[in-house]
Amino acid sequence: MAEINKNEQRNDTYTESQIEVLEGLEPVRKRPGMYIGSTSIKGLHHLVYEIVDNAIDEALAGFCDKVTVILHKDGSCSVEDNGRGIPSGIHHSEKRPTPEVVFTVLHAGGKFGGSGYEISGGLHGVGSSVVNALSEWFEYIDYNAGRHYTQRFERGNKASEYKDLGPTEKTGLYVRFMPDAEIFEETVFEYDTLLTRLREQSFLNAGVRIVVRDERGDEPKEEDLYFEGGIKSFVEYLNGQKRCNTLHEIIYMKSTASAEGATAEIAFQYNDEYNSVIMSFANNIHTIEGGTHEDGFKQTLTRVLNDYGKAKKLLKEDESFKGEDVREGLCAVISVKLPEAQFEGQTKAKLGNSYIKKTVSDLLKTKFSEFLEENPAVGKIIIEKAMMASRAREAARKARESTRRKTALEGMTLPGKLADCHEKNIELTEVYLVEGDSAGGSAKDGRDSRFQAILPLRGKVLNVEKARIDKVYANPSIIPIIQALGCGIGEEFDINKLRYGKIIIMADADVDGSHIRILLLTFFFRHMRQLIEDGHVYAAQPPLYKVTKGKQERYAFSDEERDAQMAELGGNAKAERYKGLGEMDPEQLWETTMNPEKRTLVRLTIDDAIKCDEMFSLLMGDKVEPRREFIEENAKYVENLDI
Ligand code: TSJ
Repeated sequence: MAEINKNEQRNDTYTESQIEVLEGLEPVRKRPGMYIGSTSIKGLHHLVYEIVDNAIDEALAGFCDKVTVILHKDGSCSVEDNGRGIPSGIHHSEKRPTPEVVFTVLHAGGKFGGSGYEISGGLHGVGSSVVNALSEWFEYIDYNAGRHYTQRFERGNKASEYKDLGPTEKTGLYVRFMPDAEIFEETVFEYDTLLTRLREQSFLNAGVRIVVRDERGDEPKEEDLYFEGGIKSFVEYLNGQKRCNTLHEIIYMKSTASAEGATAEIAFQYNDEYNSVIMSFANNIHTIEGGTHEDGFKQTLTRVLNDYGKAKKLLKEDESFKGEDVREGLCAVISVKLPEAQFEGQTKAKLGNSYIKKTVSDLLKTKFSEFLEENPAVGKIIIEKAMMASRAREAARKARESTRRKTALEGMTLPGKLADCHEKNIELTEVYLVEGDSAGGSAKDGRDSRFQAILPLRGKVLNVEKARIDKVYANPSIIPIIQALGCGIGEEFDINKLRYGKIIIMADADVDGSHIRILLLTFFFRHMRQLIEDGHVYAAQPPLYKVTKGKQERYAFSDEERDAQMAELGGNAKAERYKGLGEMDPEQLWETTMNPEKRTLVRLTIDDAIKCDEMFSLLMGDKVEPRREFIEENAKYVENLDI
């Protein structure tokens, strides 16, 4: 109400300066989501990307070769490049200094401070004025043509006049901003998230050096990102991260500009693993949902290898590879640059321009066929790898058929350990996937058996990444889950057969618990994706502490909550940390974690799943130890997944 009144008042009593604000950055602060997607941590990071993109444009234009990103102790972020700086003269139409225009006028992008590529449909290249609008404060120093200038803004409004600081030899632009806590749900930048994305940018823009420094902790962290090899280096990095064996040299190709003015670049290499990592980009934007460029690549890869296999008699006439066969163990990066990229899909991360499919297909068909002719030894290795995959797929199909026959004979078989519920309407039912037998026991005793089913998980759930699909079907910890859910897996998945509306992962709030959550989420993502898409998958939130004083008992879900409750109960209150779900008795488990009236459930999203999936694809090695270390290092983040 207050907001509406204020606006009405403003309409009655306009002043010059208010008009300016209204036409300026006010819309950005009113609807930040329209400009940066969301006000979550994702939107927060978007601010940094927006600024960095501008510096990278300067590098692509050939005027700068270094971009420095610093996360400062006070919570602000600065980005500096060594380009030309922004021209310091008076803007011809605005009659104000150009830098001031760049940072205060919406959509001033394009020429200065905006992205070089026109991008429609996405949230990309919204302009640095958006960052200014969403910052508690924002400052720049413009080193241009022999002099340097500075200015400060607060929440998008001018807080100081444009000031000439005198002569300098230096050129470039320095920008520093403090994200506004009035706007963002979260204002603490995640170094690792920024680092991953900036590393990606340095691969995609070969020859640009990006230095990232985190000065917030006791020990500053710094990374110098510089890769001459571009996306070839990217593939080398991705396969290097996996600590796997590569099967041949990286294959790289690049097209000349198409009639539409588009170019495509592809780098790929097979390794001795079973999964595939295909990362695609359009105008340096990660197209997580794929699109026409990725489709073109996948289709043509299958076609070229089938043609080659047949021509060289490595493949029988009646045999052929499916796409998944030729993608086993594949690591590929596809990067296309095109005017007027169209982004579609749920997260606007899917390339839509249909002609690009042919651009990529033609490139791959020509260059990869040529490569295979010139490198028959590599051709043989790749064909053999795909052959193995194809046989495994066939074996899996047989295994599935025999499971189906069994179920047909024995009727609906449910796993022995499942404690089912009475209700059949899946709008009401839920199944808890519970880590460990003792917690499983408590959950069985504590539940409301009318609508809650319990499935205790046996031991460690298989690391799906390391296993071929045939192993997944046969795995003793996965089979009961498939059976209990009833909706099948992979191609046979049928959401209409799902037996529970909510699938709730209940694991300890420790590293092993995180591991199980990641494994299960990755499994669902890979084999029953629609469960996540339709919002059926949840994580339970067991308490971390029990606070007691005499007969009073309270539960705390965070350190802060524990401290608050200790203070509330006063003197000699105790807090005990729960080491695991198994320590809670059935009543406690019901009260804290399972009672729909009191519990907190966190719905796991495709975004969460993609993160898990990427962690697996990119970072899990064969060895257990590094994997454990990785999860331990990232435990904080992994716990965040559940919050
Ligand atoms: F995002 C931003 F605007 F804040 C920003 C822009 C942040 C950073 C770190 C760098 C930049 C930026 C912009 N670096 N370099 C430029 N260059 C230009 O905008 C520029 C300079 C000169 C000319 C010219 O034609 O003389 C043209 C352009 C686009």
